[in-house]
Amino acid sequence: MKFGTQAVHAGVSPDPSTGAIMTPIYQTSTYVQESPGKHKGYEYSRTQNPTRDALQHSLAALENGKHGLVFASGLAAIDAIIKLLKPGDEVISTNDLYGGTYRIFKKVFEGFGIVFHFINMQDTAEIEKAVSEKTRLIWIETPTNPMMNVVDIAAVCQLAAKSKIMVAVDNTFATPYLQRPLDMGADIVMHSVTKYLGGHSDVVMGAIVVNDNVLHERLAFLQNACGAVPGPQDAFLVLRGIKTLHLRMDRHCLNGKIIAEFLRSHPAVDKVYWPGFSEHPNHHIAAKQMKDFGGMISFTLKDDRLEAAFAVLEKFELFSLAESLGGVESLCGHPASMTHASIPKEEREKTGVKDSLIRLSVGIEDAEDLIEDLKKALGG
Ligand code: P1T
Repeated sequence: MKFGTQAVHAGVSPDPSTGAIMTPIYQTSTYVQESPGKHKGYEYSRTQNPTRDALQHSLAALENGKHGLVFASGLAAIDAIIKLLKPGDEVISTNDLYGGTYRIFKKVFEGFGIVFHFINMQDTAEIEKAVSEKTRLIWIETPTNPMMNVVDIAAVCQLAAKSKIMVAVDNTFATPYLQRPLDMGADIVMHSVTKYLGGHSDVVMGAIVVNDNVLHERLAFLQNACGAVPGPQDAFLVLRGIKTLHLRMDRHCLNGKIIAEFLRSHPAVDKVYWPGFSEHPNHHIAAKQMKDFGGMISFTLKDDRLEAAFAVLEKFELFSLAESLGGVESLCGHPASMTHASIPKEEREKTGVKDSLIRLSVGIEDAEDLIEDLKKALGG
């Protein structure tokens, strides 16, 4: 089945009791049992819920995986993955990644004895150097948030397989429409569903998709045992969002390209970070592993003072200044003071997250209107 058909149909079938075409919101915490242990497959909604089940099946199909699990947020999904590890285990991670991921690694799990190495994963030699006999997991985010670096998923998976190290990919920026990490050899794919999968900035949710049955069993155990599950109303909203994922992503990519090119030619702009440019250092990898280049763009100003970035951000009218990304509406953000403020300044600046860096989540509006807004904000 092709992607668009999967997006509309995968995981959902008419409700067996009424024939409802849309999966109902099973707003219930518990289910009646005929006799202890004799029930219809559902006992308690932390453990299973039919609306959540439909979403989990849909997400698994979209990632071409066997099992899907959803969580109360992207960070709750990351939390479950790191809980697969034990004190003393080591993780190698991209050094440019969402600030909240860095924060849970450093400020939560380091306290439990897990060791994290943050490296430049665009250079496979760096990964080889960081691997030890204690390495259990390689954490990839690609494209990275906010610098739009691209990591070669297949190359990292090949290297990891030699030492039987698990690979997890945060696929939030690309979505399964643009990139399917399990097909490239990854063991785990993770999402902040809050973003493109939900697509309408009305839900906070996370997801994990895997192929391996044992890994799924352990993660499902953690989902139930730790309890960070989303409610059925949110599962319904994401099921609805997913039905247009392919259409939305095509428009995000098209608008992204138009805006990246506009920014590149604007006199007030210094650098534009977008993997679709042939001069992007990892463009060839992006072209190999992604169907298109997405609608996330970061750029710096020639005037590299914090105040200059703030002045631009305050002038936007259509682009709303807000955390998050991946909704139908365009957003702008200031990583250094917003999404990546939890990363120490000197660490952040090593990867290029300067005070003048602005991040855009380009929505699905008419590109001409977005360009007009950019002209007003940047001048000229
Ligand atoms: O916000 P939450 O659903 O918990 O997801 C966390 C997360 C994980 N991975 C990536 C790549 C992310 O971008 C995020 C959340 N990011 C933002 C809120 C942001 O504005 O970048």
